[in-house]
Amino acid sequence: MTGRFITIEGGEGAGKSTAQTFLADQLAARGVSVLQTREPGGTPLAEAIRRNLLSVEEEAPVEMAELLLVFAARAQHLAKVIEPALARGQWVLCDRFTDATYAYQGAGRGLSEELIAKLEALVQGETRPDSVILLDMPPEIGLARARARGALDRFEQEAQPFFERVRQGYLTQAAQFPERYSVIDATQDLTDVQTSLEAVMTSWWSDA
Ligand code: T5A
Repeated sequence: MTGRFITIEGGEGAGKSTAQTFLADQLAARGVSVLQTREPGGTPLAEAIRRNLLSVEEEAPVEMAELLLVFAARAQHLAKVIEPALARGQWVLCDRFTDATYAYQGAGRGLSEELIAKLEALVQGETRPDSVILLDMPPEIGLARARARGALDRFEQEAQPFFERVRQGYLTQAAQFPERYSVIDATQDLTDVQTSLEAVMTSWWSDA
């Protein structure tokens, strides 16, 4: 038996972590064994790469180094955490995955989609998320939430046009892969976002 691989995507402060906790609780209540994780990160080495990527004090990586670091962390995360969990039959809920690379390093930084696709094939083989939940909102709303929380990380300090490109990058992918994407309006009240998440979950049971 193999588990199901679900990723949660969106801009800064869109509510991904909050949605992940809600989904994990709902799935656990249905008797599903769930593993929660995140990218970049999920293993000690990948978390060290994350600290470096988000730090405003360390040397900032050039765009190509940023892309390769994201995929280095992902290779470790897949081999050590995600693939073993799926093989055990667990459902994996991951806060961001490769769709974030297409959005941030691709649409945001301007690196080519072809290059990202090559690295995706190299690092992941056939592994792709079964379902991607995109929490969509205008970036200024999510950034205001991030600012309210305190100091901004290296990505959060980017200028507004970067986040607009990231958002459009996500929406383009959602349009390209409607079979695996569910787009939720993340400007809704939390209870309405949760109602939308429940509807997505219902579609997973009817797919099974
Ligand atoms: N990155 C990542 C890349 O560049 N390439 C890659 O390939 C990958 C994988 C990681 C950074 O790395 C980059 C992108 C990112 O910049 P991160 O910590 O994963 O950073 O991303 P953030 O978006 O910064 O994470 P946040 O924790 O800030 O945001 P979340 O998880 O989206 O939001 P959450 O759930 O913590 O909620 C934020 C606040 O809003 C409230 C919550 O209570 C919380 O206070 N909230 C709501 N308030 C009102 N209404 C709702 N519906 C709400 N939902 C949540």
